[in-house]
Amino acid sequence: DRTVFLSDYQPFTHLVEQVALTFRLSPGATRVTARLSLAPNPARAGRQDLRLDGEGLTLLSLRLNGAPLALTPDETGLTIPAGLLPDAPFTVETEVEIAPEANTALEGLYMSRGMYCTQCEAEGFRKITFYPDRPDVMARFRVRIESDLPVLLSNGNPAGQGPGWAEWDDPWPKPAYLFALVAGDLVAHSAPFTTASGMPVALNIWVRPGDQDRCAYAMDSLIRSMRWDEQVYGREYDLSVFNIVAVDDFNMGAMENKGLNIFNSKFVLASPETATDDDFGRIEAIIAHEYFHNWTGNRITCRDWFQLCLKEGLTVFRDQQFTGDMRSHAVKRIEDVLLLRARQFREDGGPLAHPVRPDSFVEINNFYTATVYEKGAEVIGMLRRLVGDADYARALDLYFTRHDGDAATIEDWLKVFEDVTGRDLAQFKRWYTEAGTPVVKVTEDWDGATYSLTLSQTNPPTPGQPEKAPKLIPVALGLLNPNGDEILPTTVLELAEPTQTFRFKTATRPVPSILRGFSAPVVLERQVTPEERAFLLAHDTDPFNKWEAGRALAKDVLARMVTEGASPGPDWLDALARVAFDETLDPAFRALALRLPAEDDMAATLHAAGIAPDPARIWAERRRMAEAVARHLAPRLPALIDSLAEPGPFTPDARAAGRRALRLAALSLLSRVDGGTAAAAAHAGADNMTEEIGSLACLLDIGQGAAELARFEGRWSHDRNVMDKWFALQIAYAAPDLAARVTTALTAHPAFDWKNPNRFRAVIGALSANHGGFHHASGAGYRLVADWLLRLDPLNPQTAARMSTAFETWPRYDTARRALVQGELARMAGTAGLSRDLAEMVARMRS
Ligand code: B3K
Ligand code: ZN
Repeated sequence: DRTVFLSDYQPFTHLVEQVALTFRLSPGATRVTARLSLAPNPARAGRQDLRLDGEGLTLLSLRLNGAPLALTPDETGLTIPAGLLPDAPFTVETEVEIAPEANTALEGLYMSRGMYCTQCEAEGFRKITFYPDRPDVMARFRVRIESDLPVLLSNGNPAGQGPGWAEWDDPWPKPAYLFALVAGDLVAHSAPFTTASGMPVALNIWVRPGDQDRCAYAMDSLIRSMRWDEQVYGREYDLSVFNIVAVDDFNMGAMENKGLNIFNSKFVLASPETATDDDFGRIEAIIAHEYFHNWTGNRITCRDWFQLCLKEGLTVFRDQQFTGDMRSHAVKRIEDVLLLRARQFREDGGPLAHPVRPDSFVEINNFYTATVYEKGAEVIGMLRRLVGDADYARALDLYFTRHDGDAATIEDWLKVFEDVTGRDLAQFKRWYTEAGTPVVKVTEDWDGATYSLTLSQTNPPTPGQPEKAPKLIPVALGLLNPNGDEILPTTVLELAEPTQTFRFKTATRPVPSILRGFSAPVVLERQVTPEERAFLLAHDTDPFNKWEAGRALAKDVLARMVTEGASPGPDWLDALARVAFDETLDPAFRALALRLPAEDDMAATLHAAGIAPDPARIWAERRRMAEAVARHLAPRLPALIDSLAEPGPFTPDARAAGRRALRLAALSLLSRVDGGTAAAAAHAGADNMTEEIGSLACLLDIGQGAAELARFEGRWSHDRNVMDKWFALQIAYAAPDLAARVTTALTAHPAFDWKNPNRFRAVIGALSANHGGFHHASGAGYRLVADWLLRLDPLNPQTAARMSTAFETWPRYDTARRALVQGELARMAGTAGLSRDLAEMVARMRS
């Protein structure tokens, strides 16, 4: 193996002043010539070998300062010995041949249905040409593309074009991972933009002919993102053109290549008929995220891949702020915390736990994780809470001016906050270097005059980190009087010691609202009565904690149903009903409050309480819970559903989306008592995908909808993105006993194009996300997922490795299930020729 360590970092031996690339595109034999203008790096003493990364390249010629050199590359690159290199600036020219049509890994230069495109982050550029493929080598790129295809794109500004060729020049030095090239038969949806300082920018979204009428929302999101970054962070765009391209075959969501963002088509294309409200929301967020990378990622990049959270955590934080500003901060925060707990807490509590800034890796692609992204964003949110909004803004201004053009580190990042505030952030830095979710225990006391709140933190051991020092944890607190009045508005307590007591003078015993806004990514442990939770659900002025109180109640109820066979009591049902029908509350919030705890979340909670979760039982009890809610709310559901009908044409805004979300939540409940009559009618009358698929889900959930499924397929078989929903939905709603069988049947469907990552995720990913089905006692779910990962791995290791995280939760379950998972992991580990990507994941999950 080739483990890379943060502690081994050294600056590169040489500086790259300029790169000139020429591509002669051909599916089976693309020629790439690269002319690198190099100079010895003064930061590295003495004359050094020049090592260029390169993988899977056929070297046709190599020249040093114009003179041919006879050197043979090895498996991972090419070394030009120091003895051959001058002390002064010099040039290296290479010509290589590559075969984009044979590239199934979708990394480097590859083809997607006749169009050429690239994905270089993290280390894909070395599959295109010989180059120092590391983020701290920043160079100016000039690119010439030769091809008969009509649209030829690369980074930067256009620098000329003619029949069969185009040239691009990027004035901003960048690392190779931000290189991009696209060539294809594409059409643009275009719009003009003028920056705050008056620079015109041509905005283009490039798609396949026929898709150009589905780009309006992405374009609108882009324009709003550009304006927002100017207004909120003072960041302007810096080229004359900004191109976005939609591709059908893509390993992830999107990529922030300089001036040429490449997107998974499912995060660009949208119309009311084909995209759900969730799709619209994701498009808005991802367009913003990639755009925001222009400053946080591109203008200021990462010194090495260990610093990945420097750009990803910050950019996620920025896109979360943006979505909050565009939609609703309360709803966005709840959604983000749901995601954080479902993905990051799960990761942090299992064998794949790693710090926000890892200190070693085998395959860097395995570290584009919820921890680096989502916990990375939480860390920035905590920093902002600790220093306050004004100092956060000053620190960011300093960051942008001090580090523009740099490849920076987490130390650089924290230093700007230290310089602006005068604070020592050494303890805070542990959030970056230590894995695991801290647990904060709460005890309290009131003596008639003073309320004492004692907070104690424990930091659980994680792989490679048995012991941890206390962290600096911002705990946002509010206090309420028993009559519901707020007596202490939100105040940030700083928990820095293992145990600390905070005191407040008050003549009444207050009800505390702790960790408001989820002010730190921790697990809060406190003995709370159902009455107090119901009180906070009714009275908390902090919308996050209001929702959290309801969620905790629901989890308590479900836990007792699972462990004791209890039934939902009238208190909880009444409290839920009050929120569901409270017209003073945002419908989106009410929809979230009606969402029952996820099965995987319940399994994690039971495990934390020392109980091995039984997935089949969780599934059954959760359904029983939904039925109890449905019966309790039933009399008022039809009126609620009617009142939420949107008259006019579909609009994707947050208000309308929130109303649809509540309407569908109500419809799903009603389906359990009306036999599906209302859902079938809603499905037949749906004029948008949110309602079409939402009502279909209601039917599948109660064992109906076969005819609707067939009609849906007939209507949408031409549309890949919509058909992904059709595949995923059937598996998501399959009962535990049937999930593997339904999945197997769908893998035999002629449209199951398993080499397409979206389709693979829609089917195999849907099975891993079906908690009861994946963890079925027979082991059929585990086996089927492992079979498909092994089949995908030789072609597309990145996606196979990413999806193997399905197995990361095995320590929660009973010995029989653990043995089944270990058997599958062992089978995968023992497979000859396993990719480095999947091998690393499997090894980490086995240990
Ligand atoms: N930076 C890319 C992710 C690259 C993943 C490489 N395996 C997208 C993003 O975070 O914006
Ligand atoms: Zn990103």
